[in-house]
Amino acid sequence: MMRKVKPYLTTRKLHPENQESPIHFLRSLSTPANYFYRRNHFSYPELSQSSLWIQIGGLVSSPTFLHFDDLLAMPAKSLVVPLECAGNKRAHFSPKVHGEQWEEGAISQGKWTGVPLRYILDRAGVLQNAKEVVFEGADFGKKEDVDKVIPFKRSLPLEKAMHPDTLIAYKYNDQPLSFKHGYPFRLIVPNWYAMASVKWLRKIKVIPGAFEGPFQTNDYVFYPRKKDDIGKKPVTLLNVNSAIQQPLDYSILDTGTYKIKGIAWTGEGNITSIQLSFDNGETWVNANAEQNADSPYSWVNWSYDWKADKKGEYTIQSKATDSAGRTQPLKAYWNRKGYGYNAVSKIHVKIE
Ligand SMILES: Nc1nc2c(c(=O)[nH]1)N[C@H]1C(S)=C(S)[C@@H](COP(=O)(O)O)O[C@H]1N2
Ligand SMILES: [Mo]
Repeated sequence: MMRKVKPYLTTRKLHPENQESPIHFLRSLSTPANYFYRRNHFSYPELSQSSLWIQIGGLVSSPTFLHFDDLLAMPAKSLVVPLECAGNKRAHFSPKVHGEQWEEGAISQGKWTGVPLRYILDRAGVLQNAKEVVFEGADFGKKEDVDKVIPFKRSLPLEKAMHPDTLIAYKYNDQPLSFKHGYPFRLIVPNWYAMASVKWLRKIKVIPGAFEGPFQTNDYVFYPRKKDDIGKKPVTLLNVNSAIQQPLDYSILDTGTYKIKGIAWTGEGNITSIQLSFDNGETWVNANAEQNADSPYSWVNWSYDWKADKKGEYTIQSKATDSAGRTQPLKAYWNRKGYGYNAVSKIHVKIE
């Protein structure tokens, strides 16, 4: 008798909840909500009637409160957008860095539906000297490195906030947004690492300068040096990247033909090629990419039929390139907090 088996999340931490998506076992263009990775800085917020309101204030001509029902009545848009944690693949850095030791699963994607933030900002009337827009979530807690109780709060430059695809989302895969992923509303910022996509959104404030909260100026900053902050720069756009889903790392296989499968994604332009190497990078072949023209932000599923007719140990590498001319490097750009790992992906298999 066939018994149904299902994948599970991989736990990195329970309090607060940080779990990886079973990325190697999901092949669809939209991750089912229960398999979406979970990344939280604090414990989950308490919801109440007031959670259904968003406050819009700061440099706007008509400061206001919007209710969930107001949002539902506004023009909506749906987009397939991946969210990738800036710390995805951190476990692969060498030398190792502190923080959640994410492997490949701090990424998921699906269809988000919501109101373009621009629509709401235009209605509120952004004033002349506006520079950034600050987003505050309902969750809060003590942030150890600043020794203060603070909410999760980050900003976007006005230009990105006004991009027509930056959404206040209230649906995921045609269902109401689940509590763990930000119910009733979260921001969705295509092309940026997911720390920008603030969950449990409750306040939006337009400001005249650079927001300097610790999730902006302390965390989510690339620090290229171990001991000082020289050369730091903020984490924004996704790097070009890929993951090999199947076969699994260190698997033992019989001789035969195998479909090597994976995904590739980028935060600039689109994926133009995925190349694989079976001989430690001496030669590369093109994988078949399944582009989907109507979802410009989506990751690309790719595959390649590999004839493994000779016994031995192999390293399989995947390397994605995007239309901005960026390619996964052989060695990741090391940085003290371990963000943006995107070295060429590697697995090892043994053919017996
Ligand atoms: N309010 C709030 N929003 C947040 C966070 C958070 O801790 N609190 N984490 C951010 C980070 S670092 C990531 S990677 C994504 C994770 O979203 P998910 O838990 O829905 O996968 O949410 C972002 N938005
Ligand atoms: Mo993250």
